[in-house]
Amino acid sequence: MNTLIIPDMGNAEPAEIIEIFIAAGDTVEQEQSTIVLESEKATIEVPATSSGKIEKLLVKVGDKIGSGDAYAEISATEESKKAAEPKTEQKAEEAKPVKDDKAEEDKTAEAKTTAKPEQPEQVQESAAQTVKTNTSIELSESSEKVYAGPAVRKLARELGVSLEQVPATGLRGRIQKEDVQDYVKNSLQADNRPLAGVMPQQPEIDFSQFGSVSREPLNNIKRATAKAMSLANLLVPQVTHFELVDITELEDFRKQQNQHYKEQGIKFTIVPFVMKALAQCLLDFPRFNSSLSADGEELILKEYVNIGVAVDTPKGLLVPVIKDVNQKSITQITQELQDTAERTRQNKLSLTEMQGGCMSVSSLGGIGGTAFTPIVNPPEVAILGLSKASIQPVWNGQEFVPRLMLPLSLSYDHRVVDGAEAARFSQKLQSYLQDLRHLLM
Ligand code: CAO
Repeated sequence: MNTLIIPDMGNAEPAEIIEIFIAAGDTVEQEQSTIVLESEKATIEVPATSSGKIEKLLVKVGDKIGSGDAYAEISATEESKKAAEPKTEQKAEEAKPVKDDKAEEDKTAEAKTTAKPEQPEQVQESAAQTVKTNTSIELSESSEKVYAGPAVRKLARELGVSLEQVPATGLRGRIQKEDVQDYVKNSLQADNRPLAGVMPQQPEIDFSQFGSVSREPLNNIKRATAKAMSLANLLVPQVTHFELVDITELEDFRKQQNQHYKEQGIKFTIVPFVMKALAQCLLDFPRFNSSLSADGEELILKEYVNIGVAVDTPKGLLVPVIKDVNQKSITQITQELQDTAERTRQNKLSLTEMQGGCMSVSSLGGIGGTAFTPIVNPPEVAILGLSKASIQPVWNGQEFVPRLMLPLSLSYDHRVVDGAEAARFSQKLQSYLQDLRHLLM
């Protein structure tokens, strides 16, 4: 049994494993990417130094590992034994770290095709060379270099795609094969989708020149949110409409109901009332319950009413979807929201429970604030933000009276919804919340 080991990385300190492409039972080819290491300076994709079947993984994501450390046990297969038989005499020359430079890569490719395959015992000696010739290394000082493996670079070259233009979806901004394919697909449809596939890159800045800093890796949820929000801001021309709603009576009713349902353990908050009223508004204003088709040529109008609710969790923001809100009572919505929010925070949500939303609600009312501008999450065309309700003096025609006012922030996709329509939507929502009896009409 042989082991795959980390080749000599020079003086580099142990680096963190951020991605593992192989698992026990997999058959790997020599030079196939196996794991990705990330140190402060560079991200290194480590290729298999020999072919064979992975018997056991010796590491996991998050482990730190350095030059010479074994990370998998590998056994030879019939194919790998045949492939390991010497074919040419010439050994590959020592190569420099790969940059996103065609000439340099061509040279590397040439070296690979003439290289004599190593026997497993020799793997350790030749591994440094293999890493240098076949990995992509991105130093943090550079914004021009891209992070992609050799197969992806080859595909990009074949398709004539400049990798700098390709938005990455892999871990830590790594460009994957699918990204290149998507980029080409999007570019072909570029007439109708001018922004597709074009995500400007933020320049890399060395903040340590201004003072000491530390680094905190973003978890998957935060990275996905960051990407989705950036895309949403790029794609959707958004406007936010603000409204103050008098919920004094709703609040009295809510408190009464809380007394009434206390023994059943049901506790009403403002959010389920808003969701119920919002569901009715989505039926009243079908354009708010639509999505723009990908080519921007038509609206897809939905006949179901599913509402996403942003839930603040220790790992980041998640948006579970409550289905068919229009068909549910406020009590049912309350129970479902409590249960879903709880499971969201415990990371127990299934993917399907986060899909199929028509419009979202983001409530910061339990925390504070007078207004904010929530970001529409395409393909949805609107999102409703709730801020903290507070007692305010309201003129009733004769005098100022204290009323409980709830601030609403309705952000909408201006490609689909006009300002006047948003104002009408907001007014309607206001009328439902100010007097719940309107919901019965
Ligand atoms: N005004 C005043 N008080 C409010 C309020 C509002 N708009 N909304 C909620 N409250 C009160 C509730 O009534 C409750 O008070 P009591 O315990 O005294 O009854 C308290 O605030 C806490 O409510 P809650 O947050 O537990 O429950 P909720 O139903 O209002 O909200 C949920 C549920 C899941 C939306 C919420 O817990 C949450 O995660 N909010 C954060 C969403 C978020 O991060 N959005 C930002 C997205 S953009 O980055």
